[in-house]
Amino acid sequence: MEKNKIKAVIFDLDGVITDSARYHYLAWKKLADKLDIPFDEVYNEKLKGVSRMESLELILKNGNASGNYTESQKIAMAEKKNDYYKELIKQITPADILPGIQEFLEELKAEGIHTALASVSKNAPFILGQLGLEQYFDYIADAAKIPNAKPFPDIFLAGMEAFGLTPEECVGIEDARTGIEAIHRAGMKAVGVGTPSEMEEADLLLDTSELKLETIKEKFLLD
Ligand code: B16
Ligand code: MG
Repeated sequence: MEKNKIKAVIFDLDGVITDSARYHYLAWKKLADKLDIPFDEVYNEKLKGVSRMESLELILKNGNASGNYTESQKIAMAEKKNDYYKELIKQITPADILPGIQEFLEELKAEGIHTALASVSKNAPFILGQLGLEQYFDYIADAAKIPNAKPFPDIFLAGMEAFGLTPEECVGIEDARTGIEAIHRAGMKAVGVGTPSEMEEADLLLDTSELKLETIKEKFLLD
């Protein structure tokens, strides 16, 4: 049987390229403390890969406070969180790139394999800039224009369509359960680099430092 060629790798950002989840946590924690709503790092795990407004809803629900605010108050609260977050991510530098990621991006570039960023974060382009990695991405999905957030496949499909490819020619990399589901719904193979207990559905579980083209090709029988 002839093997499919791997032609694109589609990356999530938070938790895959850099650990910005820590800053999301600190920003939500500051908001939750101001509102006197309980919130901790364990619950924060549930927010990985989840959009800003959905994250707020989950935090309010967890604190039994969902019914206490109007829609416009919630929008203002989410904006406040984002202001805190934007202040925090100014600290990000190339030293915050997760192990092995830059080397893997260089390998993909050298092999002529397309790369796309499929992050639901509206701050993703800013973070890529802070990391100095913009030149490694051929396509950055605009989170604001993607109709359905993860676990819907839309953002991974946007990456694939940008290169005119089929799902069999693409591989997605994620650290969140919702993200792995989104990759699968897009019809692609999923590499998981997140907390192992959250990665049961991943087709291949690796540490970011183990991301190598050969490993992926062998596991997924790609050329
Ligand atoms: P923002 P990813 C996601 O990024 C984060 O994992 C999630 O915690 C966050 O709420 C979401 O982006 C939205 O981010 O508020 O910056 O637009 O994992 O898809 O790269
Ligand atoms: Mg993520």
